[in-house]
Amino acid sequence: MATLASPVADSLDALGLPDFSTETYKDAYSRINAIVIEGEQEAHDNYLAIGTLIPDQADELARLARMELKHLKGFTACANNLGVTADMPFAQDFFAPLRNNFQQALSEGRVVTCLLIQSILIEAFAISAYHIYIPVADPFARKITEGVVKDEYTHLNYGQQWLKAHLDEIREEFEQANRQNLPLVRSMLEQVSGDAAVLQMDKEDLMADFLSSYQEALMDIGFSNREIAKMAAAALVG
Ligand code: PL3
Ligand code: FE2
Ligand code: FE2
Repeated sequence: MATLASPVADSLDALGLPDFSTETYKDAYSRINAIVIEGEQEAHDNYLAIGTLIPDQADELARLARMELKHLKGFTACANNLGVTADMPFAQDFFAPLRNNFQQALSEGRVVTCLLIQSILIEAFAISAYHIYIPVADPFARKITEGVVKDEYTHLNYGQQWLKAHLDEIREEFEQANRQNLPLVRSMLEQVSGDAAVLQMDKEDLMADFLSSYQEALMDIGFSNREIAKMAAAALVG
């Protein structure tokens, strides 16, 4: 953006950062930020909902849910700081397929599916997005995102531990839920990639980071390399 001939834009460009004040940047940010806010809100609601399925975990899940509201507040501040209004209707549509599957599983008491959707897929998606965003974020948002990403590992780890402790009983439901939901995450990554590119976030970096958290989680749960490869392949065929 050195073509803008503004000293601020020139120095941001020299640092490899986008010009945060352009209309193009703010327009893309209004959707990406809304996705993040909606994601944090739904994560909050989902952890509370999962607590109704595993009552002895309700306190711990309520603690995770509270962290999500803190994230939501942080990302709201990021938008305010840039003078951006989040496009919430867009973000609600964006999450609809995954939200519907979560709600369906919840109504049928399928806790393995709920944990896979929220604690593995959504958290790994968030972690990849935040990792790739941090180096190209404005300084205010960078600080906030760095704090959030640590919490998201706690959330991913929570699901991992529960699923690991129940590995013998979860295999079939987990594989089936993965086949249904991993393709949705892939198409969410595709949908966000144009706006992400405006924020200087690369689509392949997002996918690679997502797959690395996802595979690491599955390995820790106790799936074999072959099972993991087969489950990851669901992203290709979906
Ligand atoms: C669970 O704790 C949070 C779920 C949030 C999902 C986030 C998806 C992110 C899409 C791409 C965003 C780039 C980051 C920009 C931050 C303002
Ligand atoms: Fe979060
Ligand atoms: Fe989270």
